[in-house]
Amino acid sequence: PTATILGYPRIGRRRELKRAVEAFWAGRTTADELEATARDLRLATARRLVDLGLEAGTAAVPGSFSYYDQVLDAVALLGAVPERFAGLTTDEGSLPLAAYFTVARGEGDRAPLEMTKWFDTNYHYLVPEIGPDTPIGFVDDRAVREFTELAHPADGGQAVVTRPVLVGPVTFLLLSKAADDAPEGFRPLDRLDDVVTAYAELLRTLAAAGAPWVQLDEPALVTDLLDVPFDEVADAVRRAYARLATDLSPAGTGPDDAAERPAILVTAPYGDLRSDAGDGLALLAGTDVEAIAIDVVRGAVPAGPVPGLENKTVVAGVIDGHNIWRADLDARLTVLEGLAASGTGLGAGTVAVGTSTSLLHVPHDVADEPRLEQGLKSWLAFADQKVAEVATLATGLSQGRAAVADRLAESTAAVRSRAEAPGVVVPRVRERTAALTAADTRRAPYAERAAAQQARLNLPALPTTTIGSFPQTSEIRSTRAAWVRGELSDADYTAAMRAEIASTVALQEELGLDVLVHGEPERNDMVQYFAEQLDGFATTVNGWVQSYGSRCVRPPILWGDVSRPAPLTVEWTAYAASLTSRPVKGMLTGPVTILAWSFVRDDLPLGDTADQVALALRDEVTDLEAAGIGVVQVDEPALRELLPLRTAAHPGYLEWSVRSFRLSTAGADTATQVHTHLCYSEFGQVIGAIDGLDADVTSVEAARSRMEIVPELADAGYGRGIGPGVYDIHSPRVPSVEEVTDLVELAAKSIDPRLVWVNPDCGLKTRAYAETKESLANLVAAAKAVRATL
Ligand code: THG
Ligand code: ZN
Repeated sequence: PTATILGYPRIGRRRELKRAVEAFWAGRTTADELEATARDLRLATARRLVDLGLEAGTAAVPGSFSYYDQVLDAVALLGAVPERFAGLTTDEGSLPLAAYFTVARGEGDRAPLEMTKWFDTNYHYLVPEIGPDTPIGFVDDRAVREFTELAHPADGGQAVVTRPVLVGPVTFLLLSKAADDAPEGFRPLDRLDDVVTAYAELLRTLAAAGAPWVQLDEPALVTDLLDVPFDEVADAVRRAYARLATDLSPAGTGPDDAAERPAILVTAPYGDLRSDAGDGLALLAGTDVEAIAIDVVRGAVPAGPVPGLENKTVVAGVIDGHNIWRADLDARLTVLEGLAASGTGLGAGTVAVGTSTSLLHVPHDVADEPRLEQGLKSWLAFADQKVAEVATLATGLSQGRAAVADRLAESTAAVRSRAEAPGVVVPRVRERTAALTAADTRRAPYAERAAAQQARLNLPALPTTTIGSFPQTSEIRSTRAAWVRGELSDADYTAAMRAEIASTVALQEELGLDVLVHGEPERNDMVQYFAEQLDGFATTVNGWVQSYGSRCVRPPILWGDVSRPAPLTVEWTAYAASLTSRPVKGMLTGPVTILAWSFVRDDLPLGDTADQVALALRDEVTDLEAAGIGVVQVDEPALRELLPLRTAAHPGYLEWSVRSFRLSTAGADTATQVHTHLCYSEFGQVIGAIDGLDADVTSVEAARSRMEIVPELADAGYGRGIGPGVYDIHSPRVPSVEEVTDLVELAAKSIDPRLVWVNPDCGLKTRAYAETKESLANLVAAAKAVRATL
């Protein structure tokens, strides 16, 4: 193919797949019905991609469908399920559809696979558990069936020859964790030969079905965060692709039918293949695969010929798969021409045009956004627009600029109109950030703050609190939905939310919590709520992006300089505070998280945008204080998520992320207690940054790792308040008083007990009231019990 994309959203333009999957889970439809819906969706998607400009006959259309997650699909392909699911597989070791979902979601005693972030995106994959005895074979031919069904469609309509997309064998194992019962020293990568043998069989089967190409995604090559040295990764890549490219024999005993496999495209999305650690581009160029896709949006544009590329195709990822801005096609075409130039270019046999990553991370179609302002709309490219951009560039590259002159001119005009539009650069905002100094990020010394805060708040030892949100009942959701539709007046909506806040405050008083919250019934999402109120952001109606499984988010679009036209949270928080004599904590989302969960502008360094958001939050903190609020929490659950994949970029990121958090909080009075909350990740790599945030109290997810984070923080010199979560809020299970007591004692042993707070792992938004009440009652009882022993 001369134009392609690395993957396409699979949830459906109107979230058809989400609805179908959830209906199946609810028992409202059968597996056959779900499969029929998915088949229709795949057919419609493939044909749409052809209409948008991808060739139907050359494997330009990716077969990137998944019912839940592409890593789980690889688990299913290999039958590589942990022992606890063994009873659910067929005799051949494959997973029926219901069992596939059970591995993802758990059931009774069968805990699901763990979920974690996919590279530096807001997509979550399921973590395979691999041990020496985990079954690994080619047990599921879904990829083959999906290929055949589109190449020979049953309806007799347009056939599409797709390119099946799979997680590559090396990345699959590097993203896996060792099974719990694996012996010390075992690493999933030790099973490489077994995985490659299974992939070899899949490739033979695909070839027999007529598939000309297959795509194997190896993003593990662009990250330093996987703890395996480059040399070992390189060795694994060489071994894996030597087998897959030249020796598909079942036992790997020598070349036999090398011709009888699809051509192989290896992709390396999300960043630069070359790093201080090693040269991943030279590595891939040295294999016998037919094509390599490189990310030249995030990664540098390679200069000069790379030996080994002369008989390969390089798919140049010049269109950003991870963000929603319309490309400057003229500039992108210049990059492509440079890569293709003979002598000075890459020395590739062919240069094809592609996206930098799968389009999984962007919504379907800008045309589906009736409420976006026309000007803004003309600057955007969602998945469908990006397909057209790729097609245009391919035509421009092969036939010359004249062939696409009109489209280049349109793109140039859009880029210019964006640069010049009011609101993109707001002098008042720029002047304020330019005038910032280090003093704006510093508060009084902690000892002084702690004394002033204790004098004001008069808290007991081991104070109890929650992370912020209380259950979002269906009643709350439908009230908000009615208000959004205009069926409920502002006054009625406010009254309903106030009633909810009043009952949440009363409940917390009854439970005996020390620092209360208002419960956030008015917030749809912790980022979208702020984006809707800040200048510089736009929000979408149908701009859904898959976050995990059937769950989606609508990331706001940060298009201009950010400022706060009016207070954001003060009324709700002050109302809660008026109902109680106990301290009420104001709740804000931090600048890093607001950026991480939005589509960010690409025309200003992220750190500068973060400072703008931070100043808006800083003003909010001041207004909360003026309303009498003495505790403010600024959440940064995404601090770890935005950590760059390359270690060389860590210092720069940590500098701006920590600075922007401090900027948002350092305006607080010495007697105002600043909290932060972190979750969703391994904190090891950002321990220093957590300390650097200089919050008076940090609450972190910790229950599942049995408080491990507390000694880690203590060792790193952290000496301020710490609230390690004492129970996991991801399940309805109610923790016993004893269990919580144990964890509180454990925490109090690892760090000065005077610093320890007692709170759940995370917000309670997704929980129901029944278990929430019981769990919090046990939490308070445990805190009191340990308090009595101090
Ligand atoms: N907000 C945003 N991004 C996030 C989270 C968040 N990214 C990380 C993490 N939290 C992802 N977790 C979730 C949890 C629940 C849902 C989505 C992501 C979810 N979505 C609803 C659905 O798909 O049915 C739709 C929500 C809505 O109606 O707005 O439940 O908290 N920004
Ligand atoms: Zn959390």
